[in-house]
Amino acid sequence: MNMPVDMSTTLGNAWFPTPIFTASGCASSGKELSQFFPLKDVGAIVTKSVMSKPRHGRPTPRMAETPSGMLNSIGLQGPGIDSFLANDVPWLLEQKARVVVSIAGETIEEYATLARKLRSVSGISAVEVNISCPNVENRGLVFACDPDASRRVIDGVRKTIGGELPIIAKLSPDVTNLPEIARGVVDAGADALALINTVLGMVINVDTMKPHLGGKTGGLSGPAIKPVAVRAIYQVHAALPEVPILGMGGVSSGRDAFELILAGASAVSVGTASFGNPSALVKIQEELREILSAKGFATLKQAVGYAHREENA
Ligand code: RRO
Repeated sequence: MNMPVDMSTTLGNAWFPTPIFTASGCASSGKELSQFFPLKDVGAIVTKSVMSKPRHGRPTPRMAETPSGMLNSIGLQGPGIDSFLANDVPWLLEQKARVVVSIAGETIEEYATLARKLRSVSGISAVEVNISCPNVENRGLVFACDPDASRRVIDGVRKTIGGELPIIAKLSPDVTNLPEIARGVVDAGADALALINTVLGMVINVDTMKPHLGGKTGGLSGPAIKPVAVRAIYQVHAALPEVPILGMGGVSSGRDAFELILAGASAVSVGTASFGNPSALVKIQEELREILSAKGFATLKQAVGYAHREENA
């Protein structure tokens, strides 16, 4: 018989019964997935990054298949924060799901406005501050590519939202010195880090000889980026071992989730895999439980960052 495993985890002061979460943007606010499993059965629902106003997103086509991956160019389509808070959050709380609200802005002030609106909302577990959306008009607007801009966004959110709600800063792997950016946002008040957003990529249709995506470039996700995620999580956990990481990037099995945990993730989001199998989160959660038990871990926490231990011995 398998040994029972305590799968619970924490990100800042937020507690979750299991470490498997949805990935922002891949399950909207969870309504479709709720047809396949009760949302309260997974660790948390991380909602699609929401902005202050409703938004149509980028021109179509917005998706492209690539070898072992998928390219998206959604461009922050969404209902805007007021509709989201009136409709999506109450529905998720009715499902007894744990909710991580992801926010995105074009300016530091927009992030602060969003934080102000979230401050009075009860029942949410944490806020993910997405400073790394690749699908913006101007790469200069990708805050997570610039240490100073990253810090200023997180500082503004922290000052506005108060001390209670944990802040998870979502970073981009498309930078030279990821630990430097990570350290900056933690100093500015982030309690945890989400690693990684999609990797900037592009597909050209060789029949039409033009860029395939309406937005030309897009974010690469799926199995192709798992080694990038493992590297990013490992590097940041080595530099900041006390800072919890919500890991994501190409996870489609319990073994993949375990790999990110060994690198240093305290929780793992599943995104692209849910498009092929809407029950992927539940499958991955059970596989992870079995692997942890088979490896002799009584708690998930004992496995977090395990791959670093030999180095330090
Ligand atoms: O909406 C998007 O196009 C998008 C976002 Br906000 C993000 O953070 N990452 C991504 O791959 N796409």
